[in-house]
Amino acid sequence: MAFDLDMIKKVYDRYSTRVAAARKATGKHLTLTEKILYAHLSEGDAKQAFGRGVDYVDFAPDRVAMQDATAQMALLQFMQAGRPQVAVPSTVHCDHLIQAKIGATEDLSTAKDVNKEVYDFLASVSDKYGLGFWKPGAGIIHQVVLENYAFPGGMMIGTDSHTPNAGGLGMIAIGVGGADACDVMAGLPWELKFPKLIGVKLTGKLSGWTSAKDVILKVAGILTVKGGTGAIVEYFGEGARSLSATGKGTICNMGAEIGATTSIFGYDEKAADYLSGTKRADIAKLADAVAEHLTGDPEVYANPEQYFDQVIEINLTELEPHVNGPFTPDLAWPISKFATAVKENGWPVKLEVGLIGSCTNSSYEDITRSASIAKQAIDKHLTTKAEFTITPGSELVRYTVERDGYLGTFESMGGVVLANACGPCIGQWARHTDDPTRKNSIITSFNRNFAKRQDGNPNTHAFVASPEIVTAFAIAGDLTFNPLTDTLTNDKGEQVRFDEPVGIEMPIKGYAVEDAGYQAPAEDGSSVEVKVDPKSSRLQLLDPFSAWEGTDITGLKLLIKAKGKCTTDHISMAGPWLKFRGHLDNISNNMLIGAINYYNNTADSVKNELTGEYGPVPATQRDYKAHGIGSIVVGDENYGEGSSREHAAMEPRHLGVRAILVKSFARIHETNLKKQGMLGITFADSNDYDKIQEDDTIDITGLTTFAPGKQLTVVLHHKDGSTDSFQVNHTYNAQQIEWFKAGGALNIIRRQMAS
Ligand code: MIC
Ligand code: SF4
Repeated sequence: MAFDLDMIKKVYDRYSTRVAAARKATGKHLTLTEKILYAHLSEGDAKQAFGRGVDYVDFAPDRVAMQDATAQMALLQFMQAGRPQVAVPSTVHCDHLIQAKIGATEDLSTAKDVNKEVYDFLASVSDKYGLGFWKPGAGIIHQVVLENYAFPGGMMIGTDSHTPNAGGLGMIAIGVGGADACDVMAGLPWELKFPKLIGVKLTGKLSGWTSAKDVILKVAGILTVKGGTGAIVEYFGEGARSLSATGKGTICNMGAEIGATTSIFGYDEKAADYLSGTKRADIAKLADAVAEHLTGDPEVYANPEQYFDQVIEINLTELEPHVNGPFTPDLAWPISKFATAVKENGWPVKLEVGLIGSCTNSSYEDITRSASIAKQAIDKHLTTKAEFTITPGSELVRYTVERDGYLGTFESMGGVVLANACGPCIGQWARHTDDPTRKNSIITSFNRNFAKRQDGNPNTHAFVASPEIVTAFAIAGDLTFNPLTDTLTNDKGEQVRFDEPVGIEMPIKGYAVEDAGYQAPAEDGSSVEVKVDPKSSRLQLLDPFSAWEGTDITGLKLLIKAKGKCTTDHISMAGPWLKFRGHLDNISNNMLIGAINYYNNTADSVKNELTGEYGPVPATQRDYKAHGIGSIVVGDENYGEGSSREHAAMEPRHLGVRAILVKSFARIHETNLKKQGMLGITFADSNDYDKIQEDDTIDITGLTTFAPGKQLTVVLHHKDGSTDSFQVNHTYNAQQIEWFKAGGALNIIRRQMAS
């Protein structure tokens, strides 16, 4: 598992020359984000791309990380690329496929059994191609990366939208689809549209009940789920320096919820402490030597308005704890206003479950702060009213907090410790409920709370808060309780109040672990065999997608006009479907089943234009495919928000959808569509969304002269014989147009590797 010190040295060696060149070329002081980006421009681009006016830029990331649910597809693609070994250090983490049901030990052993085929596949591919493999039980990708691989001033990509977690240690870490990971592992440059920069100045200092989580809950409220699109968020100021590295990780992690490309903090004492605490003092030493490059220039932070596209200031001293939700992570409520909001909106007051942990919030500090509340419940004779679960982020943290007695405290207050895995956060939760039709409330310290995400139940109102607030709420079992001001009645009938939580940033006795769960790859993997059973329901080798036919695309049926929020959870649901992530045809049976049909306000019920009948989306599309008829999906704003899962792009591609036409896209999803050779276009005038009728036959023209920046035309043939036509925009650059023409980026890589 050894981190690659030589690699880090090489990265740091580039800094002084690149930063000096960028200063000279732009004549400006630099933000931290620019320094890291410039230091990672791929050689070809390094000469011309300094400055922010540039569009798509090629980068050379230092690392790749993949979690099991996305790694399967990423590695199936990589296997087609024809390389003997990965070109950059890469790891696979088994965290998403473990279902939470009874408790850590039983659930982990069930998962090893149920997912054996997939784990064996991932382990053998890792062994063969030189990837580090983190076994089931080792922990959640982002926590394991923070503990082992993140380093200040580095750049990595990961096949998960919460990859930005590593920004807590000053790394530019970006969530991507598997096809992007495949490129980087194949040694190709990685392309990103040069981001806008949002600066967040933190003043003051946290105290009492307020924690790092509240910073991002507040930012989400300010920027909304779309506000960070195309931007990197850089945090700075005395308040930033006062936050622990893991607290910073929480903020960067949840930056995914505002659509940000990533978020980042500069290298500081807290980062150095965390590196030393996790046995990487030698990295801290290297970082100290280039420290001036691992933070923004002082002039930038003194006059941020001159250097960032947008600046937000938050005073940590005045910041209140927040609770966000339900159904969207940007509905932000300061705790003092939350009880009224619950009552006014008629949200279920009774809290049924509190869940802490996940990749967002399971640091030693989080656990100790929550345990300080749990301990008070015991000492003050309070009986916990709601169910309460704890998902540790890694075996390192789990082992350490168990050693230090904190897991025992949670168990004494009625908590259940789940496996070190995603579990309930991604719907891998066999929740016990007496009546799923009842409106009910849960609260988590996770990051997402879209409808049905945690337990598949549309009646569940999920809220997000810090782990200590979640713990207090779970004890109270009541969403109108304010732990800062209200009292609870204890078992003796007395009124008691919580004291403020107290935590410890890092274990006084140091982190400890018996078996962290890492497996190194073979030195020479050429003789390792990777087996995929052709009859498997869980794994399927990929067939290349077919190339563009060279003409305009005409005669398309409208598969669905999706109304309102359509996240990747609506397009390709997780939970029970995670088991098919390595089998494109099987997982395609969940395509868009969560999206709401504009014409009947119902999920998974669309009109089949061939029969006139309403039926499930996947079956309808399979019927069009069987008849050789293409279709189009129409959507609203921020289509594809949320996850990095490229299945949301591959499923429509596989089933014969030809284009996705929406008001706007979320970044990762838009790229995923392009990578798979799909046409992703946006309304030039979003009112044209209203022109689309259920029975339309649709043409897309202009494709024979498809060029960057040039609009395409959509023609609607309505059932009554009339037509409408309007312009649509796209963001394809020359390279991406080639992907479209070839039928997907992988077809091009395969061609290049073969020649
Ligand atoms: C998520 O939090 O939604 C996931 C599950 O981690 C996804 C990845 C996936 O769908 O496999 C993500 O955030 O990218
Ligand atoms: Fe896992 Fe949830 Fe984190 Fe996604 S957000 S990586 S599902 S813990």
